[in-house]
Amino acid sequence: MAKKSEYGASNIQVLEGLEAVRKRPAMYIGSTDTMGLHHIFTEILDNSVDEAIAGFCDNIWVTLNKDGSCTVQDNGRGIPIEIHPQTKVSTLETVMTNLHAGGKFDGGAYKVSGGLHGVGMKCTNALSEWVKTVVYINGGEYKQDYKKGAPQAPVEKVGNTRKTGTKHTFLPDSEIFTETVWSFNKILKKCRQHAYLTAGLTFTLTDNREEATKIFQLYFEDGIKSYVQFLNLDEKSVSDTPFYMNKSEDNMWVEVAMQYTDSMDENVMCYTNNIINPEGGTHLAGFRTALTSTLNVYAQNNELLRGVKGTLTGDDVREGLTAVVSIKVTDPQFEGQTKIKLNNPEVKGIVSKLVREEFLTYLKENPSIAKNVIGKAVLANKAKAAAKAARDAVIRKSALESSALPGKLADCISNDPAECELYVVEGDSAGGSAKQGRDRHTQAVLPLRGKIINTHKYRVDRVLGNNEFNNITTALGVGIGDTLDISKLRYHKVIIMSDADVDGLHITTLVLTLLFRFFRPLIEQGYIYVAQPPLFKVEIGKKRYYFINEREKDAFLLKSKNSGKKPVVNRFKGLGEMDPEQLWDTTMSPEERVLKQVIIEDGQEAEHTFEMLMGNEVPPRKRFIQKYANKAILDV
Ligand code: 28F
Repeated sequence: MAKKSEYGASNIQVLEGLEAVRKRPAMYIGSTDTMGLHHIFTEILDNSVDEAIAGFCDNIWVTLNKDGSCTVQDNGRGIPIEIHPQTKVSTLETVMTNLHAGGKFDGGAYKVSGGLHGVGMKCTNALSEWVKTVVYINGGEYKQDYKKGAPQAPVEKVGNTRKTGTKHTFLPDSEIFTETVWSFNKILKKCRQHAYLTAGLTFTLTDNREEATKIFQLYFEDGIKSYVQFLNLDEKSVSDTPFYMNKSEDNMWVEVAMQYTDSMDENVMCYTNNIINPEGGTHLAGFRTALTSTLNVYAQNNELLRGVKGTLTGDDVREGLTAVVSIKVTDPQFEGQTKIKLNNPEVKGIVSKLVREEFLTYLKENPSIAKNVIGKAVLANKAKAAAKAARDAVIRKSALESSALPGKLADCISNDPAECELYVVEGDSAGGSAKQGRDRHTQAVLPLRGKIINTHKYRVDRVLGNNEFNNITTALGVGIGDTLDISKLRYHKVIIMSDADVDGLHITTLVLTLLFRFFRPLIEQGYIYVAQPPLFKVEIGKKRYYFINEREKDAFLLKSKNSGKKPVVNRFKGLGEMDPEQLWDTTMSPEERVLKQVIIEDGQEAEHTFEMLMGNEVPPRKRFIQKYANKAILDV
């Protein structure tokens, strides 16, 4: 706690507020790892973006400094610095230190804004070792410094200027954060998202931490229209430009961009005042209602629904849809602190009305695109009916076989899923060794014969017909898709074990695609692993050593150079070369083996990667392989 004598300590309530943030930072910023670190950055950034949304700023500069601090500057109006008559403290100091200072919702100049307001800046201030703020306003340059949130002196005029705007430089407090190194990529991604969402706003990112300075500029004149094109980069779109609308009503802005592709996934991103709402909300509900009803009205009026029982459903019309729904409202009501879902009831009706009007006009003006989009939806409707029939058949069939487990599955003895493991092994020879080498009490083995179907590319009915797919599905025991019930999972470790060569990696990717598409919760809850069989065996005399990659093998050889005996090194071509006890010793024994747990850090990114690697479009895959080929070889 600052001593009474120091400036600013006069307002004990202020310091207690900042102290509260430093005591329980996770309550304000979610965590104190790299996510929390970048949260204090986005809180500052959001305030500059709010100034842009309000129409007073068109440039934001982000600089990463050698000393580990970050500078964010905008050319907005500048935070007011006049002294408040009651508090005898400048507005700047109030918004920087007083947790309870009003946000910008007093309906004044600040009508629409997205951040936590006020609270955001205060958290960043309280959780930074120091903050240096400069405000350019009324022809003057004013500064104020803070340490762990406490102002060090009153606001001071340090020069004259014709500029206007606000600049904060802050150093995250290493007493608070477990991670204090900025991720340029995370910052770039956040700025890119804002740049797409705020057409005409320019971001300049500079990284001064290395010898060679990195500078990026982001600017999208077409805003979310460009965003949809960016999201569809690796897909085949049914129209060359997205549908775009930007309308306002009752103090609310509704901006929508959307474009269909030939993929089967739906990717609709929703934002309120530039803040992403991962769980959608009333704006998404309004958008979906308008989309389904407009397409059905147009389809009925143009007799495009032949063969469809009833009307097209929401799922039918959203297959292959990429869309960004960005609304701006003055008083957003969210569910939860992290703004995951928008709750304002009035939003649904307004969004639905505006989208219906604009989208119907678009369909009438683009009959060929309309026909194409509705054709896709009709196909989806029919395929869903076929898939349902096929799924019922599979479930009926397996029910008839009294949910018989696949013949090739060598099950384990234990019935306690928590200790049971399922090894999904490539090829019968490795499968045989695994069956012999395993611990029968807890380890089951399911050999895969040949390549399984690429489930990313085909519709559900085609996938359901694939034998390997059904074997894995039955062995897991949790059902698939929307009937998935994790509580029925028979193994709490599902370990994919394949050769470390290109074929093996392809099998691993196919199995991961299947799990990502139909059993995603298994990945999200950490049940999925990839075995790391050894690549090298080194024999020195009678002793055998195994290594999973070149680096470890070389390090060992270096260390054991003066052992006197000549080491014999050989590289495993595949699992089949190992006899059962070698396979047990190196890859299956819980004491010795190395397993990689599969996690999804960023769902969007994963979706994109599977699409690029497993989707129909070849060029994106080619670009990826050319870019990473040599890395892949080195790594293996
Ligand atoms: C680098 C981070 O924080 N920029 C900001 C403004 C502008 C105004 C403002 C901010 C508190 C209660 C008003 C100026 N003139 N960049 C930033 N730019 N905050 S934060 O006002 C906050 C006051 O109401 C501003 C007229 N109105 C608002």
